[in-house]
Amino acid sequence: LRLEPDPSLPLPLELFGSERKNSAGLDLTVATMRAPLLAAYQSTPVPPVAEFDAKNAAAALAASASSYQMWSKTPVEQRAAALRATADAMEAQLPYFCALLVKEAFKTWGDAVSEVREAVDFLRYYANEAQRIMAPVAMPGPTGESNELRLIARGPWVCISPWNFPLAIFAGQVAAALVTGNTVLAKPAEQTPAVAAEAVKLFHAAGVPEGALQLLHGPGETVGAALVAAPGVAGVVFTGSTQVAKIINRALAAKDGPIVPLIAETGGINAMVVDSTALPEQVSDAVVQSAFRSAGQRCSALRLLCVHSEIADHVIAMIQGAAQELVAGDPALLATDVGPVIDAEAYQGINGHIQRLKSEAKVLVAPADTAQSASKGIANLIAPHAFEVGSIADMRNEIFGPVLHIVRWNGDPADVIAQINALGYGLTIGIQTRIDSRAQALARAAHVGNVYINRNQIGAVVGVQPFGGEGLSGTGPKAGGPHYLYRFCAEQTITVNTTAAGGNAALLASMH
Ligand code: UN1
Repeated sequence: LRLEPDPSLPLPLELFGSERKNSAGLDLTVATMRAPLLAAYQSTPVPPVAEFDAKNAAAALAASASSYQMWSKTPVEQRAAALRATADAMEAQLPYFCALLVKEAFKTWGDAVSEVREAVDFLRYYANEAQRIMAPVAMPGPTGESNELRLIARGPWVCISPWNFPLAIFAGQVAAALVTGNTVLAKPAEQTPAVAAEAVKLFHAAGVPEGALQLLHGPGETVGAALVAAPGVAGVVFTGSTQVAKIINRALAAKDGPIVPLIAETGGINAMVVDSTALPEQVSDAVVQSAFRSAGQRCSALRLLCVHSEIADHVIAMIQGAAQELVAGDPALLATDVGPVIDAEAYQGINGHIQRLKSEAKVLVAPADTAQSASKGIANLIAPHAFEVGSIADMRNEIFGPVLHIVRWNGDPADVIAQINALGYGLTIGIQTRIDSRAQALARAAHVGNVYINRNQIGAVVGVQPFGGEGLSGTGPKAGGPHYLYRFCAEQTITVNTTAAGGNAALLASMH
């Protein structure tokens, strides 16, 4: 089964499309490739990855700076070709990378397939984008001079990527830095180095020199901190928590030497605003996808449902019914919808929050309501939960797990948006209404990076839905969008006096 995009649409046709579902939301690749996926799972150990000694950070930076001399002068076409070759190799090994994601990051098969596709999409998209934007642009100017604007690489970048998309975000950051002519010191999340290390092998096999892409595995507090602090860092790209983004920002600001750019994509307290005209079936489906898919471990995930009191009982009943259908359990089983959270520390944090809400809020969905037949013996498993809480302002911290908070509202929906804005995050928002003008007005009023109207609010597609937030949610530019690569480059304007007095060689030659 292959769904071909409509060629009349302005989509880059070679993009894989990270979310390819049938109308029931089932991933078609999982259904059609179950034999090779399960065979890969049987035969795939998680390869060990050696830890990097933080004491060697300055040496790693020096090697990166030296490799930069050559890599930055490699034509962009050749750098883009290396990304495309990496993408082709990854696509050819889709079952292997899926199996690693299931084993190392506890992804469900559906999430694993989506993630490999997203990684492939990032590679191909940034290859095309680099070739589009890196050609010098002639600027208009007066007679007697020429003006040209060009983008140039900056130097060694530190790429710090998260465990929740250990392949896609890792590959996206690395690809963006490399294709623009920078070199990379990549620090994958401590929990998920193996899938990153396997991706690095593909980059190297595709022609990226070893010095231009180094994988440095270890804790953020030691390895990450040492890399950020090392002399000669030209830029840092980070996806993770708001708190760590601020630590990196402070460390960069405290360094001697140049001002270092930081691209940060962080968390969110993402809301959905549902008015009284919304379609309950559509709302319930969007809520369950957005809040519970990937065990809620997406920065885009829905945390706070704000539903109009006229339809609240009906919508909540539908969500309870839909949540009962979810199977929380072993991610290796094809039927599992919700796998475990990443580690014991995450489990304790989320579970502590759940225990607090059990006494402070109204319990709407709890494990007894959820199919957990497959859950025996699975560590760190948290079934979907939903609670009715007092007010939007009660939402203080991002809870990175399958926990949905619900509030009822009345009156002006613009006030609801204002209260959501006041939380200070700004990543995704869902709006559900059948009044188009209201949807547009609320979308404009929301201080967020990604607005989703009458659908779920996760799964931004590379090249289609540029992704990233504002405020406590990050600095931009948006990943998978047309402005992302610019931030990895410095701009240079070259102005030449083309008159005889300016010594223009061609002009002088023509005068002899
Ligand atoms: C993240 O979870 O860190 O739109 C960002 C989405 C994903 C989010 C990735 N692209 O759901």
